[in-house]
Amino acid sequence: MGLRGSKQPEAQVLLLGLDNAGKSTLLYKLKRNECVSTVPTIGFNVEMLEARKNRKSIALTVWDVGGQEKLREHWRSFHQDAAAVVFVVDSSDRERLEEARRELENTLRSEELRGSPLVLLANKQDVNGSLTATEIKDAFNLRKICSGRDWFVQPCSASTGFGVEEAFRRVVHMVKLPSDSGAMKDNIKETVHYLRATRRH
Ligand SMILES: Nc1nc2c(ncn2[C@@H]2O[C@H](COP(=O)(O)OP(=O)(O)OP(=O)(O)O)[C@@H](O)[C@H]2O)c(=O)[nH]1
Ligand SMILES: [Mg+2]
Repeated sequence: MGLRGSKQPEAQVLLLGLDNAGKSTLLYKLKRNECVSTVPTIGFNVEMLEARKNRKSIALTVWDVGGQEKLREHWRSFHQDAAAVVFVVDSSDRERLEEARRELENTLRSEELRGSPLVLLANKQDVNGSLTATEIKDAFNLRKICSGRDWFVQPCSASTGFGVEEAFRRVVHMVKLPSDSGAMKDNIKETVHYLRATRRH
């Protein structure tokens, strides 16, 4: 059952990234088209966003989870139903780039996120001297760590709104709905692989 009792297809999107990356700023920019002043998230924020995919109206539930180090152990509780992961990076924070890379790599190792598409947001592009999306893609070795899943890197600024619409459109395009025939086919393929593999033993 969809939003407000309709049969609108729904999907869960998981917004992750280090503290101060700009996740909550992005969420409220998307929801209200406003640049709200945020405080560090302790726990999570959740918002429902509507979009159109394949000429149908869909609802995305976006989970924005606090990124402080002591909160990251809770990220995995959100993995289970995620139909897409959006990982936000502060492109102006060169010193924490490696920490961000490590957390992304850990996240992508999760069995529950196997095959989930990833949109990496190179946020804070409005800050002078920020790393470009390409520099982050290369530093993260994304091609390698994302093998077996769809991925995309989008430069943006959650504060000014630059690239935010494009990022959202990309998520909508990549997210797998339970009703997608593609997703169904993938599920069927995976089940067949699994059955074949288990029969051999
Ligand atoms: N210059 C600039 N500042 C930004 C941008 N996005 C977010 N910020 C600022 O970065 C700080 C942290 O933003 P948040 O959205 O609270 O970060 P968060 O990722 O939700 O952090 P946690 O909740 O601690 O995980 C705030 O001061 C924002 O105003 C951006 O695109 N450009
Ligand atoms: Mg936050």
